[in-house]
Amino acid sequence: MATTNVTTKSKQELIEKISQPEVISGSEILLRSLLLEGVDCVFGYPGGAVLYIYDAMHGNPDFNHLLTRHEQGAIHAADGYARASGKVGVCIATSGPGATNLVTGIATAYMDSVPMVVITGNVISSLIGTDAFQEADITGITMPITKHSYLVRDVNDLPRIIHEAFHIANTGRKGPVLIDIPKDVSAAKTLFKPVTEVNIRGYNPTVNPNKLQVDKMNKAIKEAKKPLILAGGGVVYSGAHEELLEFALKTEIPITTTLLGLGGFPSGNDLWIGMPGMHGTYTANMAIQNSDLLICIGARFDDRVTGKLSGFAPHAKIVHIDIDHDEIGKNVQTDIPIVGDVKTVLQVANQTAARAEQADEWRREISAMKKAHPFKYIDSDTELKPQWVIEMLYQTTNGDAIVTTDVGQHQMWAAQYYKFNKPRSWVTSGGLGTMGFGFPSAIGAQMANPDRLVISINGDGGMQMCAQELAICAINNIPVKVVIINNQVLGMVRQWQELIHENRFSHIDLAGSPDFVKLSEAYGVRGFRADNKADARKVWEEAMNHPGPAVVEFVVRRDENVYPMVAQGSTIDQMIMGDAE
Ligand SMILES: Cc1ncc(C[n+]2csc(CCOP(=O)(O)OP(=O)(O)O)c2C)c(N)n1
Ligand SMILES: [Mg+2]
Repeated sequence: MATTNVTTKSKQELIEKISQPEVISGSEILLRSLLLEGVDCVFGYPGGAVLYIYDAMHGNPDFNHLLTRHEQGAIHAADGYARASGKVGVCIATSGPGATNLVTGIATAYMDSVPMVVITGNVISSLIGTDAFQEADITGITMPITKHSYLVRDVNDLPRIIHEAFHIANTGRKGPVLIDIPKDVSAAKTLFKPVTEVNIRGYNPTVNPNKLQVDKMNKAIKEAKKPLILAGGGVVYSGAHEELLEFALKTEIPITTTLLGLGGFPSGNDLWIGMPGMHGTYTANMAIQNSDLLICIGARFDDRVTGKLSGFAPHAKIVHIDIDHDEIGKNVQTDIPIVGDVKTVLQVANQTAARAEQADEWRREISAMKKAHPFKYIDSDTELKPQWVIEMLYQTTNGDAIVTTDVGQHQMWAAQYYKFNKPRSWVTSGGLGTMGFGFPSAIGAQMANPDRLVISINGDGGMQMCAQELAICAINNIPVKVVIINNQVLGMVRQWQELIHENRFSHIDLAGSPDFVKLSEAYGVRGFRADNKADARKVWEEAMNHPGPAVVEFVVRRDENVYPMVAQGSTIDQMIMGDAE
């Protein structure tokens, strides 16, 4: 695999070498600064405005750049790298179309609070604003979907800007930061001295909570008869999984984790009741609707979680812990707001948190519900069922893989039937719901975790949105196992058309899809296919034993639906349960 195999000692030597003051170009400054930020892998695509930057990479053995086949592949790979590692993901693209090809990926990262530094070239400074060849106002275009952005005017600002960008991306509520570098700035030379301090006026995220608010929460827990924890992606991003487990064990409060929170709490623990929301568990949704104290930790009350807002958690006092004060009260009125870093807040809370002593009946009720209403599907001996495939993937990997998904039914089945026990093992586009994300994000996740098994679960539709990145798996021997749940249809849209639009199926048929096995092999990647259980087990084992990348297509039943389902506009206790229930 294309990793830089450097020892700690040689890394140290490199850092010392590139930290020496020296007159170098903006491009060289960029590469050195990225290395000094600890970046070990960058995804990108060259072009006219970044020629100097790519020239600086030429013959540079210290800088690890992967050439994707589309800028969207690069940015989703950088995103997957960040989500699966906690480090800042970095990608590079040229001006104009290169930069605009990143837009979907920037929005994807922004919606899910993923730390990224996105570098674009731009036309030379004197041409900016003249509709020059391949000019696009990328800082303007991405203003609402970046945490911050820079248009670099002077090469002397570059070291500071890069250091600030990394700081902003990976502190507070994390998110993508754009650095747009005009071509003349990347060519200009100056004396480079590394910047190691940041001082950004007005940027000072609140990390430590107000202790009085934490005390209020702990008091409310003592009084609650039906307390519930709703934990989200913030738990994973702040590395608070251990603190969350301690908090849950101390208080013995049942816990539901959102789509992005999966892995933030061990699914094997008795207190865990699954994911809430549109395709969540019966137990999680009913528990929210009946709870008298809902402690929301690092989640943002997305509409896919809340359903009809006016009927959401009608009996609950709401505690909301979030690092972003703008989230408090945005969707749901909060009784006890706690602004701070989730990890720090829970550390403080754990000092005095005690067992919710009035909640025993509630615990029994929840436990009975959990037993009575697991996810269910009607299995078949003649057709391959997608839920069965995910269960098989889970069992054969002992739940130990990093799983990335695309968007659609397969994503929901993966969330329902693959069980996670570790954070940063689950990579999915929750907020934006970006088709095309699943496969390239797995490439990034694998680059960040060369020794772990990375499985990318895709639909037959979404796989065709970034399939070109099979090339970089083949050429760099990146051993991602790509699963395609082929139901021959835009399944999630089909499901809505069936259930909400009275079977008026409109433009969902994917007839004309390529032969995925042949497509893989055309790129030099091993391809497998199965349409029954015996073959499915056999080819999956073969794919797992194959040391390089592999694509496994599971041909499944076309008309399968994801259940439970809460139709848009309903409260979350109004679940369509499906025939299996
Ligand atoms: C870029 C993009 N375009 C459109 C959609 C709307 N959409 C959501 S799910 C879906 C169907 C996905 O089909 P497929 O990839 O085959 O997955 P399946 O639902 O069949 O598992 C569509 C079109 C989207 N989420 N993202
Ligand atoms: Mg499909």
